[in-house]
Amino acid sequence: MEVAIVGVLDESGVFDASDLNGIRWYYQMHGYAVVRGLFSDGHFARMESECVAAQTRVVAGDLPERYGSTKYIDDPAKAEKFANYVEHVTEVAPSVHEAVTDEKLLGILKQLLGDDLWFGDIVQSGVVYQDARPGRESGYTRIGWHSDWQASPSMDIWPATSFTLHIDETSPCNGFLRVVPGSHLWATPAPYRNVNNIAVPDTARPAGGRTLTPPPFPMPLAFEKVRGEVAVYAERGDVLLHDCYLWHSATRATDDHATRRHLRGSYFAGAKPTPEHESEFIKNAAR
Ligand SMILES: O=C(O)CCC(=O)C(=O)O
Ligand SMILES: [Fe+2]
Repeated sequence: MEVAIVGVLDESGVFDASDLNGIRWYYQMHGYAVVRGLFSDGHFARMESECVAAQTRVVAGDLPERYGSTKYIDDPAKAEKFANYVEHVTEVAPSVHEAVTDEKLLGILKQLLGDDLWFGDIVQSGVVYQDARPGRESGYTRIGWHSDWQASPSMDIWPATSFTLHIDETSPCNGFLRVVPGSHLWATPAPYRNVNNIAVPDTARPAGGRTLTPPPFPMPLAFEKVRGEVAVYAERGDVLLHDCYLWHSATRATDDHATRRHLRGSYFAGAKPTPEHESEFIKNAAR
């Protein structure tokens, strides 16, 4: 008897963009899924050149401060010579705006978050172009264990799904994401103890997760090995979807000349913040 497996590729957790059921099943069970074939090579080439141009303009001081920040980087002095980030990049790169508002992407996200989702361009830094190269000029190369919810645990904007559009493929050579499959199901505490000793406000919810079940062990503060963790390797053009409660961290490249560049933003399904509501950001992960 012939068994047809529709749309499932040979790598675990990687799905063709048309395989809505596969994506939903895997994401709900594990907290993430990699979508392949959503955007053309031509579209990725346009995004790359528009983002590199924006990055050059940030370093040259050609763009308002809104687009370049030192919020996430380990040594703000390095931001004078190199830009690891371009924030709100949809405003200066039309091809990125097109991709993140694409109907097919939205169709997938609605399966995960419901129909009432909204684009997170008004919280945190909107869609961010991130260049995590390891060279000496770079102020961002890696990030320790965290869930994205932990950065804004007082806000009612959750749940959310983040998308990562991979401009460079990822590997041990240029760095990659580590995740703990299924950890989005745990009610992970707000980072009352964090490696940067940042105070967490009293208004923070005590824990955030897709269920009320506490984690089986505490989230490590930095880069420790976690039981059950896996590497997520992406190809150029892949779109990673990950849940706001998923435990994840990113490793540094082992090749000093490699680049790891991607675009990241989120869609939310909780309450929209009012314009006067300051966006909360707690730097809770080791860099
Ligand atoms: O470098 C990466 O790919 C991970 C970044 C990340 O998790 C974050 O900025 O929240
Ligand atoms: Fe993150």
